[in-house]
Amino acid sequence: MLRPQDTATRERKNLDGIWSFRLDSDSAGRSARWHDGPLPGARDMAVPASINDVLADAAARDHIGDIWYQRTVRIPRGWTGQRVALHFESATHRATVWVDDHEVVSHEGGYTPFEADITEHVTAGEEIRVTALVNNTLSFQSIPPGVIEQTPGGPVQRYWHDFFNYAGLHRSVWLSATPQARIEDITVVTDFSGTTGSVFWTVEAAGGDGLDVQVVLRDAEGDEVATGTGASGSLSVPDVHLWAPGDGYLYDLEVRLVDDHGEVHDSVHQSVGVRTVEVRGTEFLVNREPFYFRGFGMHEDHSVIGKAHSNAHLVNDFALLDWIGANSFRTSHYPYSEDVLDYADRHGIVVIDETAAVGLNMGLGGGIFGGQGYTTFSPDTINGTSREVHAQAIRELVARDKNHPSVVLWSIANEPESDTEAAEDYFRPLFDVAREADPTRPVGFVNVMLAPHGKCRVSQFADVLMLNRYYGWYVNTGDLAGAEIAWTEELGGWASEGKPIVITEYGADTLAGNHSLTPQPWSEEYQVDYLDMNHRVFDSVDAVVGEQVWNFADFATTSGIMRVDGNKKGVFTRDRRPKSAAFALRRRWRQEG
Ligand code: BDP
Repeated sequence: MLRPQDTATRERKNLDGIWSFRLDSDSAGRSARWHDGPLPGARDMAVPASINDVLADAAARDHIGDIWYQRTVRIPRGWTGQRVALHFESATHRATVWVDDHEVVSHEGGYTPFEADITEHVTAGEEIRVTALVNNTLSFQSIPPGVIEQTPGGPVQRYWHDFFNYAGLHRSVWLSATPQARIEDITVVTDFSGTTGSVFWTVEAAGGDGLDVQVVLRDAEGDEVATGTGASGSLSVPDVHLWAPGDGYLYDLEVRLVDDHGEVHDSVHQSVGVRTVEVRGTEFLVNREPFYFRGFGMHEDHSVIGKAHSNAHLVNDFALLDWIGANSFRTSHYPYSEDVLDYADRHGIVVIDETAAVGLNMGLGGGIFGGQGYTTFSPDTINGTSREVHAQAIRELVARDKNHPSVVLWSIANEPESDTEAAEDYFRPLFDVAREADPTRPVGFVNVMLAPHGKCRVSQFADVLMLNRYYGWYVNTGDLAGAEIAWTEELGGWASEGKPIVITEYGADTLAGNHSLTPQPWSEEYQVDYLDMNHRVFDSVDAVVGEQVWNFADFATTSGIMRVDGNKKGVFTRDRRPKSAAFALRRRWRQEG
């Protein structure tokens, strides 16, 4: 599936704005067929937005269950004869969609796109009613998992991940028109030798019998550099300008479906960054040169809009990444908006791309986030069905993001239980799923402190070791000297594995404005000292090829005794003001003064 685009043969119409909206905890709307007419009892909701913080309403903040959205839209009058699709960039965590009273699509998973061909239900120039039934419940068979517990006060949604379960239509909704004979998918893989680049393409088309595929590669100035024909093939790029960290140079690949008379039936554009990624021994190579990740685990998280995409925040966050000298981030803990990845491509920022498989660890979250007393992997909890949902999440992530040069490494899960035989059995086939979906990029998962070196049974499958460690915070709290010794020892063990290591999380909760003469946890000074200690440890181990601080900014979490107004491990506050650590990191990462 291609993202909707405006091209010589395609058009799209954005459906963002104010939609009718209604909460439906009892799932009354389905049997009452609310989609058959104007949504009864509707209020307003912005799209894109998480529903939770927009309204001054605890029922919305804490809602569990069905969420109805509706709007009408006129099909542009020039769209006669076109294939018309309705495209959702995301609906968290699942949705069913109707056009008038026709059910057109359902989708599971809150962070990847889906669309429905609605051609048969529309007439150019006429209005349709679009109704989306979004559902935000988490279960043992959803990614991420959760469980609804019945309490005397009513149902409570528990989950084992440390960020607020924001839900809704977080990203844009589109109508798109494509020709009936159309390009359905493009896969691009790149390589280079000396100064010559290679672009391998594969195109899937539909309804295009008798049509030829033509490809044209243009450089950033728009000058043609190579052309080819066929459903797959390779292009040679003389004097190639590589895509590289810090240099987001992009070519444009135009793919056309053309008939014998040279008439173009469909035309789409795919940006291409020519670069290579590979793991060699303990090195992570981009363009055959060692790369060191500097940056953060981030979140899509802002006040009011929650997890919604916002271009102003996107540009601002990347400006801060640039200011601080970061060259990378991880999409912790779910696939981010495609706009984020496009922007990373264009700005030469390297991305570790993660699925929403977070919290598959009931031992870890149990104590912190509530919901104790579950076994992670069992027929009644995370089971074969969950694994199939997880596999599909991996496939959809790769399908969506495979052509982004910024994406250099897949993370198929964050901090799952990984020290048991059940975990080994669960994950072995998922690594195969990822490698089958994308044979060109390394695959890993993020290891939790509870499964240290020697105990983890899943790291054997990973190309890169990604470690989250909190020595000096959750253990050795306030004791940085002891933390340094323990951390150095454990890291030495991992280094003996002969694989590159990225420290994907290290961080300390810090209340902005809380200062201390002596290094006290929660103070800005402690965060700086904590990071310094970690950096001494990393700098002493050759196999460490990256450091990503947890977190870029403070973020919202579920409420509980471990969190005061959210997680405060940000180097920036939630509204992006720097803590002292921001200046310290800037000095290290930009090597200035
Ligand atoms: C790790 C998780 C991350 C949490 C972080 C923390 O990967 O999502 O927010 O720790 O506790 O366990 O701050």
